[in-house]
Amino acid sequence: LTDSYIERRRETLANMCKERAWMLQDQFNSSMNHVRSLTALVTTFHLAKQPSALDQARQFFWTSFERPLMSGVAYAHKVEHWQRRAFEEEMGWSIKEMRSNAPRAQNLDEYAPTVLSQNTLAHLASVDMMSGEEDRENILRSRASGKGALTSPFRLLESDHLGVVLTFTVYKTDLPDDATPAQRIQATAGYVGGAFDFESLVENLLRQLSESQTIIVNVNDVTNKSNPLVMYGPNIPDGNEIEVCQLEFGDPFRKHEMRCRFNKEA
Ligand code: WA2
Repeated sequence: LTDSYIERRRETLANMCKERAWMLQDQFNSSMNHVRSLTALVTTFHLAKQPSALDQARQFFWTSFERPLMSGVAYAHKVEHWQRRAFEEEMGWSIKEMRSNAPRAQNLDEYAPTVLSQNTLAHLASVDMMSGEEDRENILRSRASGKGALTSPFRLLESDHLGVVLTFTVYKTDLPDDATPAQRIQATAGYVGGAFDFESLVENLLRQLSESQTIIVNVNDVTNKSNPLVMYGPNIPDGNEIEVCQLEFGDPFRKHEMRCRFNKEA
């Protein structure tokens, strides 16, 4: 093998990997902006103190817009323990635990039951999102910072696929940019989330490209460098003839990358 052959091969791999990383990044960005816009919409209804704020937002959530990469969006409302009885009475249902669907334990400070959801996430209705470890962590991180929070990859409910959840917090009052975490928690109204079904949605995205069988692609959560978590594709270990592209999913707390190599069978 001549040097120029090896050099050309490396360049081809780099270009194919960059193209895929760019496409995924672009679709992720537009989905993230969509979740951000829904958060702004719910915030506006809250700030306007309209009596039927939730009813007005309901149609925006329920309708299945084309939302690239996302399997659905939902809004969970912050309910403190002292509000629980009145809240459940008003809604006509009781707050449920995530995996068991049993009534949520009574001895908790607060809950985050889903009150609005896209039809694809109808199974989240009345589920306390704080009863799921990944969702709970996301809620706490997003509301203290006022920024988007992303989970590490995990199996989404009612799905066989690996995915991540992106959460933005809705506040009841206008907050200054330098508001403290305590002020933010105090002003929290609820949480808008988008579910990214990574395994199936990235597969669809890559299949649209020509020569998709030529290379093997994976996406990793590399927040912990020594323990990369697969979000999509097979694990590709370090080695020669690997191309790595950085991805930016809007949460500085997490790091992601795409890895590509040639498919030896193709
Ligand atoms: N959305 C979809 N599937 C899930 C999931 C989720 N969370 N959690 C587990 N499987 C309403 O952060 C607020 C969405 C959570 C938002």
